[in-house]
Amino acid sequence: MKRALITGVTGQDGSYLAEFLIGKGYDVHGVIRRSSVDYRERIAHLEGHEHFHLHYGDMSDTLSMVQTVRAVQPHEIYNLAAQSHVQVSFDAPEYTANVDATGVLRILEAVRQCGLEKQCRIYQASTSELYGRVEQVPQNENTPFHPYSPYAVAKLYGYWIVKEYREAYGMFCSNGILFNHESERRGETFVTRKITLAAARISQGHQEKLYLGNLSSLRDWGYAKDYVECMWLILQYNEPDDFVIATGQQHSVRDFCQLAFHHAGIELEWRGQGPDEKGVCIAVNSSLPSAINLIGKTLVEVSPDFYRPTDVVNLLGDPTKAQQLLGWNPEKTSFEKLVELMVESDMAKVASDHAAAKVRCNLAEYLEKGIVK
Ligand code: NAP
Ligand code: F7E
Repeated sequence: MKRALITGVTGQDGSYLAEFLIGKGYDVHGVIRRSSVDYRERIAHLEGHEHFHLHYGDMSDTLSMVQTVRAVQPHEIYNLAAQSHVQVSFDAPEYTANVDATGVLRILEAVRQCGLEKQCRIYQASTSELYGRVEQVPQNENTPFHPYSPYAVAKLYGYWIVKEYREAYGMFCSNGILFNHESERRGETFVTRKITLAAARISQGHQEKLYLGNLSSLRDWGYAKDYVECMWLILQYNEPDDFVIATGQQHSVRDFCQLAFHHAGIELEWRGQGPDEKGVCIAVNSSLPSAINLIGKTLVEVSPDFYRPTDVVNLLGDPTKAQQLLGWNPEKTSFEKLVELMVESDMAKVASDHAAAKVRCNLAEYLEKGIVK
């Protein structure tokens, strides 16, 4: 039985990858961090599975990395752990460098220290953010990098140290240069999930307005479930290499917003320019509760609080190499389907969170009135 070690197993990609690898018959080991609150929601359904194991560790702690690699003796490592939020990397640049840059070195060295460099294949979660202030559109494996945030600069080190260990020590380590990929499990402060949650809340009367930053930013958005399959394919290839993983389709933040609100039953019209641009409700679906009167209201506004000191605004990937060499299909889940899946999931989540909150409120009231004891 093959053993896989996943760093970042509690994250969006880590949780899907763990499911995928268990399905492929792997014994899956994940690294988790100690936290004072429960953050294992994305992997809760896997805990207790006979082929799913967790180890405490941290990417900033060499000892824990070496100990975990020694204990697991993995055939494959998927290094997904990172401080992955670009905006946060401006607030915590040194921490981001420690985890996203030096952390990669710690994993590579842990494999060497444990004498596993011939047995263990390593996948590194590289990113389209490396293209940053883009020098070519679309971007492929030969496009020059121009990182444009502390996150991207740290990830650039990760990318190069992986290539260095491949050449210096003959290790099987590969970079997946993944363009943005989203899902129902996406963190709530990334723009897509922020939008789908807000659309669901506004349509159910629990939020007034959504504030966003740069509406014109362009991204190549894919579905995370499709992308974790490609991580695995990269490690099954006959030699270590670097691959761009993308859909080859580009949309703006504004497009995403328009479509997400449409799936939540709200039609938006955009008025104004730049920081004064607004998304105004011009029609609603008949399924929306009649008490929620949205027509004519401004539901989306721009707030400079969400502008970045330097922003990456034109990402579009060319996945030809992955298609041809790995047989990966970039068209499996369309942009339209992705938005629909995310909104559908958030509509259900908002409704059930609200119902649960109502039960808690009722319970508090009943306890106070002595109706329940
Ligand atoms: P995510 O949801 O933010 O998950 C990040 C994971 O890293 C979490 O499990 C987190 O653990 C863990 N982590 C953070 N700091 C750590 C530390 N110091 N030690 C150990 N674990 C730590 O990210 P994602 O979207 O799944 O992305 C996975 C990887 O792909 C990341 O490396 C990201 O930079 C990269 N990437 C993502 C995309 C994308 O569009 N999603 C595109 C290209 C590349 P906690 O749960 O404890 O915070
Ligand atoms: O921003 C703009 C923002 O935070 C996308 C990470 O997974 O993908 C992700 O990084 C765009 C940017 O993702 C808001 O300025 C507008 O231009 O969803 P995001 P990201 O920065 O592309 C890459 C590939 C990674 O590697 C990263 O780990 O949307 N934007 N208004 C906004 N962004 C956010 N977060 N919030 C806003 O209100």
